[in-house]
Amino acid sequence: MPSAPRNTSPAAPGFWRSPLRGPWLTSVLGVVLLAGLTLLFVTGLLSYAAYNPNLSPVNDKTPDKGLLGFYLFDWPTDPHWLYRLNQGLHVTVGITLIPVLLAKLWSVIPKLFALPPARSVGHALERLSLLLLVGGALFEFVTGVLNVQLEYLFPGSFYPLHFYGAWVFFGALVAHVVLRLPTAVRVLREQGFRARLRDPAPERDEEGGLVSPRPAEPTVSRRGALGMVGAGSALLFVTTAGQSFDGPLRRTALFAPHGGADPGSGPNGFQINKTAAKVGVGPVDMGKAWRLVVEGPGGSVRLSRDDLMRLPSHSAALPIACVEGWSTSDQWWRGVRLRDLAAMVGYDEDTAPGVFVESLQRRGAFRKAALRDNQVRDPRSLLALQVNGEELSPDHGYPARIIVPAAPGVLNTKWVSLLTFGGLR
Ligand SMILES: Nc1nc2c(c(=O)[nH]1)N[C@H]1C(S)=C(S)[C@@H](COP(=O)(O)O)O[C@H]1N2
Ligand SMILES: [Mo]
Repeated sequence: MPSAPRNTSPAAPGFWRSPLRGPWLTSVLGVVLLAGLTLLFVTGLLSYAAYNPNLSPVNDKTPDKGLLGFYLFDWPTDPHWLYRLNQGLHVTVGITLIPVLLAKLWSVIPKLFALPPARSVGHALERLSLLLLVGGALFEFVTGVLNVQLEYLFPGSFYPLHFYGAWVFFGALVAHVVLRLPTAVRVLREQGFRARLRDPAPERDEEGGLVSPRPAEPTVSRRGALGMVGAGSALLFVTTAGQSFDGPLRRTALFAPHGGADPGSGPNGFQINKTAAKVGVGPVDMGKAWRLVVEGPGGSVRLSRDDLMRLPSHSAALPIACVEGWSTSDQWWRGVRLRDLAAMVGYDEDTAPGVFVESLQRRGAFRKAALRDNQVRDPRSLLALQVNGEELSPDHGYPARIIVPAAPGVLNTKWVSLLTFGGLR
């Protein structure tokens, strides 16, 4: 008989001594995660669809997505807060789930170390799926948090990393749920939630191998342990959720990005992602010599800012909502409708095609974006010149910026210099 690993090895069941570990705790945390992670996966896929990744080559950061893009659809422009809600949920719920995820990993740690690595082919497959599950979860949370905290640490590669990672992770999650959910449901039925919560005794050892064979004295009750996880999540929630609002609430968002600069107060006093200075857009670029070029099959038009100011102007109340999860409330934008600009180069406003937008910004990410036809045709989609009754500030994209209902912030290009209607694949 092979000798069992001694208690000093993490592979030995006796090494792990917390009396709290057991199927009940793992099941409670698992059920919470199942709901939360499913929401993250769905809002994540929706967020990706909102980028118009089918409008290659500009927006598409994952040209190899192939079958994984099967679900892509034309992101709507209604309701105008759709992306704000979707992305606020994705990031705020994601950050809130971190303590639950860590607690769940803690609860199953003896199994992660168990030896031999595989007792049978089935067991080997199960452990491989666990590797993808744990690795995938950590990978998605780490890349997500880094992207939010460090302003696109890997601008181009974040999308493929997070997108492909999500599919690997979710595949493993589905396998895990099929294998484990029946047990979790049974455990919770048999032991009850409240009854076990109040009971200080270790659980009965099941075939699962989670319960310590030599449990130590409890240092914290079950209620206390779950309370700590809940308090951790609550703390992260109240210090993140404010990112979806303006004013005093925003200042409670300690873990949300605060943008390139203090936006100050007044009409332009809302969150700034990248300041003009940061991306090298200077006063000369934004000065009198600036021209907007509009191109289409009907020819090419050059417009000064005064020309644009003389065109029929319209306003729309729309938020900026970033992939990082933060958003502003509705701001009053005023400017020229995109469909009116399309009409200047040969399109009927109801049949206007998508547009390729380029900024005068010469370096850095997000200088270019593609908008779909339904976005161009929406009467609220503007080339904005003013916001909240004042000229756009340099940091909000003077002389002109795009604003589109329900679109991710990254499609609202600032310091626009060229609009090419049609010709997008
Ligand atoms: N030219 C240009 N436009 C841009 C960006 C940029 O870096 N350069 N950032 C985009 C992103 S990611 C967001 S969220 C919004 C933020 O707009 P704001 O800074 O006016 O709040 O602008 C978008 N437009
Ligand atoms: Mo953004």
